[in-house]
Amino acid sequence: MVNGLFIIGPAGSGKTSFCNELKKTIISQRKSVAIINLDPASEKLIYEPEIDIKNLIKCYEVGEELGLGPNGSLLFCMEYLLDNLNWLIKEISFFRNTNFLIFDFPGQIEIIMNNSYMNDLIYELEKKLEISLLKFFLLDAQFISDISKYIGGILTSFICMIINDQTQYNILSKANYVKNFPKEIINKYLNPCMSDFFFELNIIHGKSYKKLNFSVLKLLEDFSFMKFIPLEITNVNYLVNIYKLLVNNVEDS
Ligand SMILES: Nc1nc2c(ncn2[C@@H]2O[C@H](COP(=O)(O)OP(=O)(O)O)[C@@H](O)[C@H]2O)c(=O)[nH]1
Ligand SMILES: [Mg+2]
Repeated sequence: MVNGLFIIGPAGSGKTSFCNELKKTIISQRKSVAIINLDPASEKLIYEPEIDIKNLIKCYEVGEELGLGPNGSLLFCMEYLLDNLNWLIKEISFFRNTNFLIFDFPGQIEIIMNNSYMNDLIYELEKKLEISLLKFFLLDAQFISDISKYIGGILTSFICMIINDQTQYNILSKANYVKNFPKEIINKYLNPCMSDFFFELNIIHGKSYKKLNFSVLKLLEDFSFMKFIPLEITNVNYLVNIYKLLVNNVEDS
């Protein structure tokens, strides 16, 4: 069975860089891998994708032809991909003996949160191919400089987690940002205990948001066991660590 890895997360969180480095790590472990670029707006990619959505449809052409802005064009492209899924299925069928397929997603998170594009894609791929899928959600470590942004990032990850049944690993990318932080501070963000953030959020937002802050943190605490794996793409140890997780997951399933 082929293992599909969906790399998701906000724009700029390091998805494309991660795909590129993860591919090198997988090859170094003597396994086969192919990258599928699903971002129709990507310009110069740092890797050569084995399958590229831009061979089916390009965002800037849609924008020009239909007079749509960047987000509208992207949503149109995703819909077009789902309507022409046979194209993708056929492309993937050439890689049916490949160990890992890495899907590099666009950063506009509304394709996952406001629409069912990712779920529809998972459903169709699993139905038509022998593929087992898991997700990696990337959050930029710089988000921790603003606690509201960090909690917002966790909420996004949480929604991506509960939106379907696929296992999701959460990654704190660009970990070089926190490398000189004291260990207990790093741990606070890698293994967050939501109630620890209540006091800080209330100081920032004032009394009027106390109830809202409490409810959001309680929801996250009650429903999810959130944990982040650190990643710095120039440090091979982090990548090997993630590869081991991947292999364990594949062996367990
Ligand atoms: N310092 C640092 N920069 C990174 C890391 N990963 C990605 N970047 C940089 O972050 C920027 C956005 O990365 P990209 O992979 O294009 O993000 P994407 O929009 O999520 O695909 C690029 O300038 C990358 O070089 C990392 O681990 N450490
Ligand atoms: Mg990208």
